Parts: sequence; structure tokens; C-alpha cells
Amino acid sequence: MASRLRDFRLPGPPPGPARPEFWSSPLRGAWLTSLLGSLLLVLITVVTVTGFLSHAAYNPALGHNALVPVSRDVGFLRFDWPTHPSWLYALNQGLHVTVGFVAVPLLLAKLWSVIPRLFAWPPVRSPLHLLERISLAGLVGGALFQFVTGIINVQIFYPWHFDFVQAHYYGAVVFTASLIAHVIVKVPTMRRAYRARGVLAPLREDLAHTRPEPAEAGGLAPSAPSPPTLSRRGLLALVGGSSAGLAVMTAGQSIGGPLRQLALLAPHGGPSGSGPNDFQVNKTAQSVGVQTTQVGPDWRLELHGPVGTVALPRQTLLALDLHTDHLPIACVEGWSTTQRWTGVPLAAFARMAGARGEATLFVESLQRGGAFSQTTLSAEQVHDPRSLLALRVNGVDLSIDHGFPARIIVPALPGVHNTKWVARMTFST
Ligand SMILES: Nc1nc2c(c(=O)[nH]1)N[C@H]1C(S)=C(S)[C@@H](COP(=O)(O)O)O[C@H]1N2
Ligand SMILES: [Mo]
Repeated sequence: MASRLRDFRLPGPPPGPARPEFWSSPLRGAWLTSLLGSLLLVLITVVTVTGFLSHAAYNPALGHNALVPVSRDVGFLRFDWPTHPSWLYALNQGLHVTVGFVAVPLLLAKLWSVIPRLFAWPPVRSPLHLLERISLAGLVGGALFQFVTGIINVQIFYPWHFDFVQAHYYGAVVFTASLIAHVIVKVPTMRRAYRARGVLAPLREDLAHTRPEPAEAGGLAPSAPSPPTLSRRGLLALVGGSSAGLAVMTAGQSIGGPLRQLALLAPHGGPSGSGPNDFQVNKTAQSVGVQTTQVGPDWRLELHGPVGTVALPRQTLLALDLHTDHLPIACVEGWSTTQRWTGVPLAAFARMAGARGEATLFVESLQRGGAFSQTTLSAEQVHDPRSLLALRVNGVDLSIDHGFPARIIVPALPGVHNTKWVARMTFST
């Protein structure tokens, strides 16, 4: 009986990718996966940190920088996004989006290097193995979900029916947790691979000296390797070259100048302005239903505060002490552009409205509805002397698409808080 049990075997793997011989690339192995994983980890760390920071700066649930005035407590992430240096969010978001694109070839190479695992046979060996596979589903699924939604979103294209900010945020939480667990579990394998082969030594081998890593049961190295057609450093060069190409096609939207023309992966062909107003428009007035009649001579800025309500025509605003500054608009989608804005400092409105030091400012647009039609600014953001209700840009009146008659410009805030077509400002504590 005992010997019968010992003789019992699971049926062998079906023909195809579940058979070890199916995967024959001589480059696969613990060292290659460790190196790709280590490089990817550096990039993913940058993307993750800038992503969570961006969420803190942008997050609708954070009272002060809110798209809607709610003050749900979100624990340690509850802080006011600073206004210094003015390019802070442009840098944060430029890194988040550019490094995200740069990581794509590395992510694909990393997934390629471990793909035999997807077809592991038997699919489940033990309860622990099942747990490991479920956690890998979170890791790989999370990575694919984050990259696909992020990349589609920066094209200002929203084909889905869920809230991108929330989905990308919760996706990030799941992905980050699975990644931390994965790194902890894999550190011993990586150390073993680096100790056996050196961290960079295999990159010195040319094609003629490229040998497969020794095959181990359940390992990634092939049991029946084919002759190499590419060295490991050739593979790395291919991945690095693709990443560099993606960097060139993305970074220009943040760096600007002639590089902007190369930023082919930035949203393109969208509306812009003419003359001094010729820079990227996120949403045109027409697209959100703001009519030229609403922004004509009858427009008034409604200012509410402890001393009551006033309605100020544009002429009155232009006669106030105006301030001019070079400040960026930095969109969450990664593009940014620095322009010369002229307008009334928000602190002047706080004085006019009789608002006390800690009062926050709630801004509403002529635009009806939608998360982008309002914002809440913290007292610190209001009292930065560079924070403006901008009336002019680059020496001329704002174009209607850039927010005429008046828009918010606050240094270092995500573009989404720079509300266009301002109708009403309310100070309250
Ligand atoms: N009322 C209103 N204000 C708005 C928006 C909007 O859709 N409606 N878009 C915001 C976003 S997401 C950005 S990035 C900036 C872009 O400003 P621009 O279109 O002048 O470049 O405006 C912000 N202000
Ligand atoms: Mo934006």
C-alpha cells in the first residue's frame, strides 16, 4: 500500500507552455530577473512616492486643497501642500509621469523573464503555493492596472466609467502592499543570484561568452536552453534604449523649450491659444459650457466674507494693486508650462472680505458642476504674496480658454486647483 502511494504521480504537464522545455531562452534565470527587478524597483519607488505626494496635493478628500470642500480626516496624509518652490508640483508630476513611462520597457522585460512561472505545473502545489500565486496576481495585476490607467489618463482620454483618481489610488495601495511583500520574499533569492554571479559581471559577457544560468528544479533558468542570439547586456541595452526613447518623448512636456516638440507621448493636437495666450489649454470654455455672454461687461466677482458681500467688476479689479510673477501651471497629467501672470493677490481679497488669518478660501467657477469647477485654498496658500486672481497673462488679457475674466494661480499647486472663469470667492473659518 505504502509503495503504491509512493508510486502515485500527478499527470505530467500538458504539452505547451506548462512544459519546462517550452521556455528555452538561455538568458532567463535568477540573475537576470534579479537585475531587472532591482532596476525596476528604483523606478517604481520614484513613481510610487511622487504618486502618493501628488494624491496628497490633489486629493479631493483633503479639505484644504480640495476639489470639493470636504474635510474628511485622512490621517497622516493630512497636510497643506506648500507653495514653495513654485515648481514643486511640476517636478513631482513630471517625475511621476516620465519615470512611469521609462519603467514600461523594464516592466515588460521583467514580466518576460518570469513568464514560465505563469504556467507553473501543477498550478497549485500546496496552500502556501496558492497564497503565493494570489499575492502575485495582486502584484502583476496591480502593476498592469496602474500602468494602463495612468498612461491612458495622461492622454486626457477617459474611456472607463470609474473615478480615475480613486481607482488609481486604491490600485496603488494594493500594488504597493504586494510589492513590499514580494521584495521581502525575494531578497534571499536576489542575494544568492548576485553572490553566485556578481551584480554586474554578467554584463561583461559578449554574445560568444553568453552561457545559460545553471537550471534548477522550479527555477527560471531553462532546462533545455537554445543557443543565445542576444547577450544579456544586449537585452539590457534594448530595454535601456526603449526607456530612453520614452523619456525623450515624455519629459519635454515638463522641461519645455524645444524639447516640448519631442514630447510625442504628451497630449497632443489639443486646443491652445494664440499670441501671448499660446500655451496648452486643458478644457476650452466651449467644452464646459461657459458662454461668451457670461464673461462680458456684466461679469462681477462676488466676494463673500465676514464683512458681507461685494460684487466687483473687472475694471475695479484692474485698478487695484496688481502683482506680476512667473508661475507654472502643472497638470496632474504631467505637462507643465510657466507663464507670466498678472492679477490681484489673493491676500488683498482676504483683507477686503475681513477674513481672519486662518480663513480658507472657497472658489467657484462660472462653469456649472464637475469637480474642476471649484477649489478650496488653505490660509497659507491664500497668503503667499504670489498667489493671484490672475486677470492677464504675458502682458495681455487672459483668453477665454485660459479663464477670462479671472482665474486662480497659486504657486506649486496642481493645475486642477487653478480654477478658471472665477465667479465667486468665499472666505470662511
Ligand atoms: N473651471 C475650470 N477650471 C479649471 C479646469 C476646468 O476644467 N474648469 N481645469 C483645470 C486643470 S486640470 C488645469 S491643468 C488647468 C489648466 O489651465 P489652462 O487650461 O489655462 O492651461 O486649469 C484648471 N482649471
Ligand atoms: Mo490638469
